[in-house]
Amino acid sequence: MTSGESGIGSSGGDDFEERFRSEGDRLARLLGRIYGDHPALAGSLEAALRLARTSWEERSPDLKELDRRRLEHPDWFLSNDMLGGFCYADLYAGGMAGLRERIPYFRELGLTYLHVMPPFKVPEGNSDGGYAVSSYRELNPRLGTITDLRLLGEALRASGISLAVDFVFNHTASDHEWARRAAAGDPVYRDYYWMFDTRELPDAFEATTREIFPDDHPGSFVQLDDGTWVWASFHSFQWDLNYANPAVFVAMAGEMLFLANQGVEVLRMDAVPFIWKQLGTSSENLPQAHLLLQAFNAVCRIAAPAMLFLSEAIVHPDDVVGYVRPDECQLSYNPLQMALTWEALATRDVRLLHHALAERHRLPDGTAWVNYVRSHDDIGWTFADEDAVRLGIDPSGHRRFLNDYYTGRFEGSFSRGVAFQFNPKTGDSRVSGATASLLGLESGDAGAIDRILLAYSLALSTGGIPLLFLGDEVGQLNDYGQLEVEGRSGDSRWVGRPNYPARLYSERNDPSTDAGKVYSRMRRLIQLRKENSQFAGGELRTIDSGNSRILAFERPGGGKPLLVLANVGDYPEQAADRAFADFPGAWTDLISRRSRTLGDGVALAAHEVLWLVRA
Ligand code: OTU
Repeated sequence: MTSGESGIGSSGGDDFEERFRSEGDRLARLLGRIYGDHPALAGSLEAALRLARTSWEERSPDLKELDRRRLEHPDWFLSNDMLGGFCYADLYAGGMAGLRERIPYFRELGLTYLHVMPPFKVPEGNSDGGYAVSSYRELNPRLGTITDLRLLGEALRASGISLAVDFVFNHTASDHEWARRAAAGDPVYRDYYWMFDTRELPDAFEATTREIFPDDHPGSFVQLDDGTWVWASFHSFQWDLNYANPAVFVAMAGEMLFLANQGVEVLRMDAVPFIWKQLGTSSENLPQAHLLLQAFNAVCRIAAPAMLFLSEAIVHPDDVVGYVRPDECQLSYNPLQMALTWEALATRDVRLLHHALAERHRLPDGTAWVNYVRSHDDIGWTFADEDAVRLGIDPSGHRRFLNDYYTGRFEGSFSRGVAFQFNPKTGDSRVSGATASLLGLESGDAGAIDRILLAYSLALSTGGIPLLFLGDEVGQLNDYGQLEVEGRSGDSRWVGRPNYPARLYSERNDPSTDAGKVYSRMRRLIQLRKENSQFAGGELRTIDSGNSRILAFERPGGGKPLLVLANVGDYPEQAADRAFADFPGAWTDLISRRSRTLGDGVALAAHEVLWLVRA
């Protein structure tokens, strides 16, 4: 580093001036590519750089120290120690202060990252679970204040837990100040959104866009009282921001840096596919969406280098990986592994999941998957049609089967999910529900607890950060009462967002209860992951077990391999004789502590999972 010392008006950061220069250059190039000859380009670049500088100046010494540590160990999040959890502040703990009080439990569980669902100011009534943000700088007063958010971040950090929150940056609530000014006719703010006086352009855009929440409104636009049409990909009260206007990029960069300086370490980039629109396209996953993320990343690298981006793109797997790069989003949800874990448990057939792990698991160095069993949203069947066809599976018929299976319509299904956003025009549908209900605990199926652990064992072992819906570890069920709360009745995802299950948590150390059974086994898996460095990073090699019910893969672990085997079937299964010829000799199963010989095939009990290391 040479330039730092000579920097004019040096902002007190060791490497700040160096980052300012190199990342500032990158930002200039990116904005140049996005905005071309837009007259506001130069001014916007200058404004963004100014923001980055002041934000750094205002950043607390504590966070700058974190920046230094993260820059020194940029791969920290690839550690096998990592474990994520997520919850709603109100449902789980009554608000920010309550969450602070749960930190001892988070430590007991082994969390190193906590995603608090959007806690920001929202409209009254339906706010899409917080995803309609009225202000990025104020919290929902029922949850606390922005100071509470900062204090939560500090308290978590002191316990080795990174705070994650959403950056809901594709849209604002229709009562955000910018939106209110736009609706009132202020031309500056009308240009923050996609607003049209006639149907001409909305019609043209809608000819190629997809309906996301068809239960709420058809198409991508909604009409205001004065006749204006405004782009709303999700609910009618969530208006898409117009990033074709560089002022919007600058304004949102400011909101992002504000959050960074509250101590947010992982920023969940909500709905990334949708941020750039273009006539004649699907207006999803366009090249400019990537450039915009990289531009946000450049700003972040200058002013809050500790912060990571987590991409939330629940789309075709080819498009999902497109967002994952060290200079774009370092983390991404893994919706393919999520969906195919459910698929394998329903079909008792691991072939699609095996194929995904073999062909679609690899990510660039310095990035990682976030592996979840379920989110707060629906389960969408986002596997690639072409992968299914290769295995002789009819993709749309298969999706119909999975929807029927997980909503319990399929004869003999163990599942109690609820349909979400059935679209009669396309036949598309998704499934809502809590893990335990979806896997048979609600219907009283004997295999339910084993299936819950099997599903989580995969999220914990394939590589990346495992992410737990808090409550799943004590087997919480669907909460149908949520649909009775004002503003929630039309959205079945609420069934899978239960209140804090106090009774289940109080039973968690009682092995005679379901909660105790799930919890003790989950804890053991988590501890084993933390103790065995083979789980670090993302390297994985699939093994053909020769039995379509047994998934098998190797975590190479630098010459000390760990083998994972899982039987998704309801009966004992045997791997093929020669399947493990490359792994001869005596092994120990970490989970059962029993020894295993891999010579002549290997037998697994129904739903059994083995984590094998050399004896
Ligand atoms: C996200 O999900 C959030 O996770 C949802 O809770 C929000 O409602 C939504 O954004 C709007 O903010 O369609 O069914 O490819 O699939 O962003 C969930 C991305 C969703 C979308 C995803 C969206």
